[in-house]
Amino acid sequence: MERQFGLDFIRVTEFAALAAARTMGKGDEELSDRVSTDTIRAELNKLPIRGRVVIGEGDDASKSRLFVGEEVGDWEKIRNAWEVDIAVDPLENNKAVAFGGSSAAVVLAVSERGGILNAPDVYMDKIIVGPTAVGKVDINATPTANVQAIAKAFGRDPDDILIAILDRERNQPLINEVKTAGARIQLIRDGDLTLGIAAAIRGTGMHAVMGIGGAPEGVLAAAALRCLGGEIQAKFMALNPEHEKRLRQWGITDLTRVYKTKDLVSGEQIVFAATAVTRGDLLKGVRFFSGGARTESLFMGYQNRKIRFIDTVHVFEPDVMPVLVR
Ligand code: VTB
Repeated sequence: MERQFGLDFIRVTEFAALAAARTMGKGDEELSDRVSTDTIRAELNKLPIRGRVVIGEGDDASKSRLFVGEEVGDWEKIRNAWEVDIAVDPLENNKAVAFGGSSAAVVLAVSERGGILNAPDVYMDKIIVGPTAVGKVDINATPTANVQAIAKAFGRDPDDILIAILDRERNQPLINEVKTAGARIQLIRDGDLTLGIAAAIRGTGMHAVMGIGGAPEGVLAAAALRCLGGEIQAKFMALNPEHEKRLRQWGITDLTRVYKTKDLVSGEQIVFAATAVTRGDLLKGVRFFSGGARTESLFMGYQNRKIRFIDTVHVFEPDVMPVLVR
């Protein structure tokens, strides 16, 4: 499946990123989100798949598109359409698009049916590391122990490693302890998913992501980490009674359970695609020029062990040829 349709998915995230990038700086998060969501949906509906959204834009069919449970794809006309589960974050870090910040991306993961956990839109306590520190961290250990374990795995002192943490009140105790443990911290306003991916790629300067962030972002990170050989450990968290209700509806009652990478994404045929909308550590954002635009994406297949960085020049007006600079 990866070989047959894999590359089609990159069109989906590229087109959505191009559309969302046009809304940059307009100060309207909902607009940015909607433009991306509508584009993803339209592009997915052209593919020879019978896709079921398992992570999407909430679970209220009346309010949103790409809601959990929605079916997408062009399967009705096609025999033997590929049956897949889809996890999508139409615009990770939509605030960065609306207000001209960095690290916004369109993120999509696909697997065979049942390969991606259908998680409610609540929070998760997470720890994410790349291949260098796989098997060395434990979400139930103290942040100090984890900082020391990560530093040791890299053969460094704690102050030579960098950990990303969402800058939220709820993460303050963690921030204090990581600081005391001696690691450097990148406090992020948003976007623990893209930084989780960066933590699994050497050369980005990021070594781990820790703290409480969105559960859907945790599942999508797991899909990327399966492809990159990294690791996530996560525990569902309810921050208010509404979250408790959702978790109960999903049948999740044991909030002490640690979900590991494969518990979140168990599939064997995983395709992961992310296209940057605004500039980030890993990928350049969308750049427009007269008659075209250029995008950068990360595109991975678990089964065929391919990790591709795709730099695409989109020529909208064939007569205008772009000046190519690397
Ligand atoms: C989290 C995080 C995301 O938004 O969901 C965050 O995982 C929302 O957190 O990466 P708050 O509700 O505390 O604002 C992101 O940062 C961006 O979508």
